[in-house]
Amino acid sequence: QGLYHQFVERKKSGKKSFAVLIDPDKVDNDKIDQLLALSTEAKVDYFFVGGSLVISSHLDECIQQLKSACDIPVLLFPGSPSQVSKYADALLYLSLISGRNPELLIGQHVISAPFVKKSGLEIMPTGYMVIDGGAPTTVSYISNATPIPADKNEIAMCTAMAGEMLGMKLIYMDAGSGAKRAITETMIEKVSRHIEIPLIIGGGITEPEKAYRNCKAGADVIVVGNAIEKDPALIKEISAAVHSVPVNA
Ligand code: 1GP
Repeated sequence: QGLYHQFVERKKSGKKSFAVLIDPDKVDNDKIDQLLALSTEAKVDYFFVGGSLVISSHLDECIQQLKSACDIPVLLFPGSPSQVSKYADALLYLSLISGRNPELLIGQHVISAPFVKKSGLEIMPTGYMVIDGGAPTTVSYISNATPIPADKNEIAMCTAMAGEMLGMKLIYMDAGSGAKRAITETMIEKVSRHIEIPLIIGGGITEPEKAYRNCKAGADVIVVGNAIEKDPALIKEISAAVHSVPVNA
């Protein structure tokens, strides 16, 4: 039984998950050790590893270091097709369905398909939706695609529905790393009510209370990167908040 099965089971039972995002370019070995210790203690559910500008040589090492020291599953969250490592447990196979850049919808997938298949990784087809986070983020710039405006809940809803009907197994809504404004609960609620597949939410989340409210609004997985890099103690607080959401929420 793969990791995706676990995502679905957790959603069915109403259990919320917390994922710590690690950008291999921003962490050295000591920092990884620190994040590892804090994440294990806080019962973090997943590590997401990747970033828009990752230089892949350090990617393997970073994942090996994580895998050697704990049982927390590592999912690749690639910013480019070169960010594939056989040491991870699964790959979020992202298609940027909020944008109209054919390269990120299908082009890069075609080029990297044999390589991805050969990796032996569990592949999770993910409808990736970038939502305007109040200021240009790296992802909005690099993707060369317009994010969904933060208040266009219907567009987000229809995009997620289309993604699900096209066969995506996950929807990941992202305001972009370090976003000024995180995705609103109204949008999360609207989207989550119209899809059956698990919903991942990230970008600009800096407080446990916001993580909690996002889960109540229908998020299944909360991803935090930036805020944790600045204050690793937040791992414990956000994990506790996410895991304290009543299972029938
Ligand atoms: C970015 O969703 C992730 O792609 C996490 O964002 O770094 O702002 O937490 P932050």
